[in-house]
Amino acid sequence: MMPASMAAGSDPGSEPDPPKGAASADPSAGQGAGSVLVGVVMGSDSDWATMRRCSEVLADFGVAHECRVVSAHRTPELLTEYARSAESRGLQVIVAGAGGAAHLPGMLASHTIVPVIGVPILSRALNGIDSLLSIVQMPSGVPVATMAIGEAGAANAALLAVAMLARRDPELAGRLTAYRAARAEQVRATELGG
Ligand code: RP5
Repeated sequence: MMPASMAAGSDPGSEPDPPKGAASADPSAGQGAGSVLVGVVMGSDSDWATMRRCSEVLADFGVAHECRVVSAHRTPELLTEYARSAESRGLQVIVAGAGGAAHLPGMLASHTIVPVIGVPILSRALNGIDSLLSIVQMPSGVPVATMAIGEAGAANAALLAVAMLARRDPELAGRLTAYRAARAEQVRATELGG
């Protein structure tokens, strides 16, 4: 069992535990300097069902990451602290999942120059359209790279983070190239029944 505030990714086969809430999300807790490359944050533990896909993909690639609940409206001070300490803690990318009036990714981006990738959570009221528009429509000057709604977006956020990290990590680049090749081979090998 791995506490939510600890890094994941050193054991690609390990299954991360769900985030337990903002109280466990002390940005200074549990990390050696420079060990965690990707911060995976979400507005609520209800987002974990989606965001665990991001964590799983990062773990598959062996990328050291952390998973935490940081709410823009419930814990605004924690959000500020997390974003402002991201660069000095060595984070290279932040992936932020949020639903509804999803201001978490944009607010994180406003406090740091570490790239932020937003994942719109599939909301019940508006099927994630509210989340998507809240994240994607950042005014010029503070960008958030916005993924698809839901699990596809969570997986792609991890793959985009891997691609960004791979620019300076040839071994990771090789793994990403192999992943793409394997997916292509799957498609080529597909035989339709009937
Ligand atoms: C947002 O509100 C979260 O990102 C979540 O998607 C949504 C609902 O949160 P809960 O009411 O389930 O905690 O902050």
